[in-house]
Amino acid sequence: MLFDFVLLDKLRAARHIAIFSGAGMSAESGIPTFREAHTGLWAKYRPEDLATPDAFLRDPATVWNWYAWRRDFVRQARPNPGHLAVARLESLVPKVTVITQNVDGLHQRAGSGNVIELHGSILETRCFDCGQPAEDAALAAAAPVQGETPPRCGHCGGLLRPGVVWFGESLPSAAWNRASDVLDDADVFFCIGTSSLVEPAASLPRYARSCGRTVIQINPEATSHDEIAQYILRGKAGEVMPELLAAAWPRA
Ligand code: BJW
Ligand code: ZN
Repeated sequence: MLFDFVLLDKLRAARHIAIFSGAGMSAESGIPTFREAHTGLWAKYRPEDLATPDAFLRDPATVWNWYAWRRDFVRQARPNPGHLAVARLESLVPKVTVITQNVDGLHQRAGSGNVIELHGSILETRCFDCGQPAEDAALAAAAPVQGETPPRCGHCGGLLRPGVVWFGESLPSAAWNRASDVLDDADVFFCIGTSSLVEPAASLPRYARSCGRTVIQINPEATSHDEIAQYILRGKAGEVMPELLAAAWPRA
């Protein structure tokens, strides 16, 4: 891919780069995205049937088992060249912040040291009632075939749930506030692998643009963020990001 010289100059001059990522970032690690027809995680279900507090209370076992299956998937996945390129940016730019909607922890496993998880983590478990994080022993009991599903909280006896943010729930305020601060400070804002359909996260690129940041969109498909991005790099994150770094810092 050929890159605009002005874009390459902006990257080299940046003091703080923000990376806003979605499920497409992890697609090349073999983790299905949410909304792609047939292969998406919700191909067999409607999201509101699984990723809401009401769905969990209606049928906790189905929701728990869906997350247990996905947690195993995530544990076996490896960061791909896109995650690795994002992590490598930290050695090329004074400051990099990753703001991710992903719950898979792959940015951290790739080596990114400054990651804000807007939608929580599938690798964490907490009590639906009292919010206490679950200990390892409770997680060990999480195998769908053993005992009660989902397991219960050791503090109050409530049902355990995945540490993610469901529809209708507020985003963790600390994560949201940190992300807003990053937008006030970063000069370049990458928007990578998200359909931009889920609010309030999808408002971040629009806000970044309204603050005068350079917005770069990386996605094989068009999304509504194409309208606000100054640069649209049509392709896969695991291919475009390493090529972009090689073009901007050829001797690094
Ligand atoms: C590649 C690629 C490759 C593929 N390389 N790219 C304001 C307006 C309208 C609605 C709302 C609003 N405020 C709140 C709402 C309601 C709701 C919402 O947004 N609904 C919409 C569906 C309309 N939002 C909420 O409820 C949020 N809470 C909230 O706002 O609280 C305040 C409140 C409380 C009470 C009442 C009202 C307000 C919470 C949202 C939580 C989202 N949670 C999920 C599930 C997490 C747990 C789990 O993992 O199961 O988060 S939903 C799901 O979508 C997940 C994702 O993080 C999120 C975003 O999806 P993403 O990452 O964009 O994935 P895809 O699959 O959609 O797209 C993949 C993209 O990758 C595609 O574009 C591909 O082309 C691309 N791609 N290969 C690069 N190789
Ligand atoms: Zn509890």
